[in-house]
Amino acid sequence: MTATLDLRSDTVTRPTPAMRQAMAEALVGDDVYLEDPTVNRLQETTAELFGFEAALFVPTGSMGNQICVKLHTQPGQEVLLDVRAHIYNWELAMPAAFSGVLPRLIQTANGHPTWEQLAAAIQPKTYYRAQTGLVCLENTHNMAGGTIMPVAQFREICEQAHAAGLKVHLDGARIFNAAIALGLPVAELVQGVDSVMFCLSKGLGAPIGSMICGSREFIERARALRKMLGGGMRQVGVLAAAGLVALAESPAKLAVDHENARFIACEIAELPGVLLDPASVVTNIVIADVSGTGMTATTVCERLAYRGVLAGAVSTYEVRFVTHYDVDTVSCRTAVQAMRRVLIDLD
Ligand code: TLP
Repeated sequence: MTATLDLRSDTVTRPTPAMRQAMAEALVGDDVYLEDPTVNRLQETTAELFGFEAALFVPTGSMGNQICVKLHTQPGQEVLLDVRAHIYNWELAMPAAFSGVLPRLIQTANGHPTWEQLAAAIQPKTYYRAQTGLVCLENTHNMAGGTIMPVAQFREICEQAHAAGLKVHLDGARIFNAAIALGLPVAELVQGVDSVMFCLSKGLGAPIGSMICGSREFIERARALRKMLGGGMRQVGVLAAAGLVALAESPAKLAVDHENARFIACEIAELPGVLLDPASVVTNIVIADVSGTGMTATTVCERLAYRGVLAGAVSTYEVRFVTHYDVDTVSCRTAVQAMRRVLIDLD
């Protein structure tokens, strides 16, 4: 059977008709000369929405994260990260390759370190130890299953880290999922952090692009680094136009994705050999541990694909399902049915 139902990621979303129309009609100019009016509007809108002085459009979330890591650190420093952080696991060792920093990993239950855990990982201030330079947080936390960092925990980390002379960067690729689930404006979820990256191209559905926010001075330096990386784009207003539609129209749709994820989680948690607490699923990501089934995640995904459902093997025994607006509630039922057949009917 041909795979038709794609739950591998919310990156697979395609631009909506409104986005395509905005792209076709976008006013453009050369953004390297800062002359693209649509990019400028997207950056101003974003900065205002997030409560920062300035924002910058970048091609990908990875580039945005790595620009921020580089700007906040010196080579030879350490960066504190949760062990499952995207910046550490999925960005091709760029903290080491690009910034010359060493990730110091923290084991957490749900992807979100407490200040106590971070404080214990800060290196003593002595010349013969590498110095800690930066804390990186992730909200929602992708590989912990879309978990949300409590606002009070986040604020405490920002305050204490600053008091300890550390910068804090937030990988907020899916910060709108957290905001919708909590019923809070994104500005409240990022208040106090030094920089934030979020993606237009995941649940918000834009075809390409992420944003970084920071102080005016930080964003000026970020613009230069983006150019060094080959990310100085020209008439990129055609993409920014889709981003503006994404910001205006997509957050309101995310609650449905969350309901669909909860539905998938509740159903597959009942299947034999699956380890998953449905109560932990609060946004659009479901990660099922299939070690009890006697199959690897890759085998489960291959068998699901045979039944027309694509899911992701994100570790040896973890299968990830990500809901998004291109997959409706009926399709989620089909996905659950396919999982049941893979694990029970074995046909
Ligand atoms: N995540 C992708 C894969 O890379 C795993 C996905 O399918 O979820 N931060 C977080 C938390 C992310 O989940 C991602 C992408 C990024 C950064 C990077 O964004 P891009 O793909 O635009 O570089």
